[in-house]
Amino acid sequence: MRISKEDALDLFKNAPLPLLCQKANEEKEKRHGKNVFWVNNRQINYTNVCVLHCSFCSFSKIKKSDANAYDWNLQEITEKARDAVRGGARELHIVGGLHPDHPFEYYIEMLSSLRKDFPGVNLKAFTAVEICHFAKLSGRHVREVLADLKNAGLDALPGGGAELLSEEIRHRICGKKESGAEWLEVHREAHKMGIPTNATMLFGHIESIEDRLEHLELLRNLQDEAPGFFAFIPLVYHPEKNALGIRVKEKTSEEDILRTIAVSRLYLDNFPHIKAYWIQTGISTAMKALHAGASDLDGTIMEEKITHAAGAETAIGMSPERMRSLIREEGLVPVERDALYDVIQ
Ligand code: V47
Ligand code: SF4
Repeated sequence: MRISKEDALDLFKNAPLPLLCQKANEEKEKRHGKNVFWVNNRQINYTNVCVLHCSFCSFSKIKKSDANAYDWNLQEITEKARDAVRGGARELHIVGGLHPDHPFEYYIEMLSSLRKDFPGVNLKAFTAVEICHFAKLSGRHVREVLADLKNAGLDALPGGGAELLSEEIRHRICGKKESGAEWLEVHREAHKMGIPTNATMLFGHIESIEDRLEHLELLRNLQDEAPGFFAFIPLVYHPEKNALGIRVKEKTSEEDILRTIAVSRLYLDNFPHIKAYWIQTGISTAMKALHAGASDLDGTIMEEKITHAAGAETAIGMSPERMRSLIREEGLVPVERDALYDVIQ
């Protein structure tokens, strides 16, 4: 039987950590046995210029003239993709700031050109927040924007931009961003059109455990109504060089991360995977998460900018060999996948 929000809250707050992890691991093993999924991928953050300035973001630059602002052209993006494909990449994870100038056609061209040059790689591109930005730019409905992107080669949407879906916290940390309901609507539309997506949750700042559970409830309800989520990714808030960091001095604890992952596995019974995003948790905590409900490690990444701008101390990428050996050292089985969770033999 499915657990209620109240059960999940009680488990989060009161269950002894080893017992909670064990229960979540049993759920993980029912679905995936000893398998741990990972992808040879590359993140491409095509620009850091952004019209919003979310209080937790250290990556974006509001002014194009800022000395650290950048905006890669198609040739630079293609070079990064070529480099990744040479190294065996099966997924390009493409997200960026909300640039004020580029027309919607620019993003269509980006995808169609990558699709043409690299037919064997999945394009997991543009968060729901970018999709809403494109809809505003082009004066078109989200559904039409998604349809055009799909025609241009889009395979899946990443899960970013969800932050905290509970309106009160969302308003306090990123009041100018689309509402939680709008974020959910983009994913609903995508799922109905056969575009799979992921979902994230930015945690470890000013939110309560109740707020986290409300976030999970909204995701579970959407997955019941319009299935299409592959993975849930709890994102660990990093406090350096952003406004929210004035109030929240430190990254949250390992115990909080493991409890969040374990409760997510137990509560999100309709999500195939919970990801341990090693870039943010750190490798040692990610390995513990593999015994606490997580069944996916994201991937090799190759270049990470968003969390490193906010003080992450992990490497910016990992070789496929290291990924495999880390998983094996835990007594688990590495399974290489693509962005659509098809297994690479
Ligand atoms: O949307 C921004 C978050 C997200 C900070 O779908 C921060 O497979 C921590 O969504 N501390 C982008 N996090 C990353 C993302 C993602 C990552 C890996 C896999 C997938 C997937 C998606 O990063 C943003 C925002 O929520 N973020 N600033 C920060 N200071
Ligand atoms: Fe822009 Fe995304 Fe950073 Fe918000 S989190 S300021 S939308 S790049």
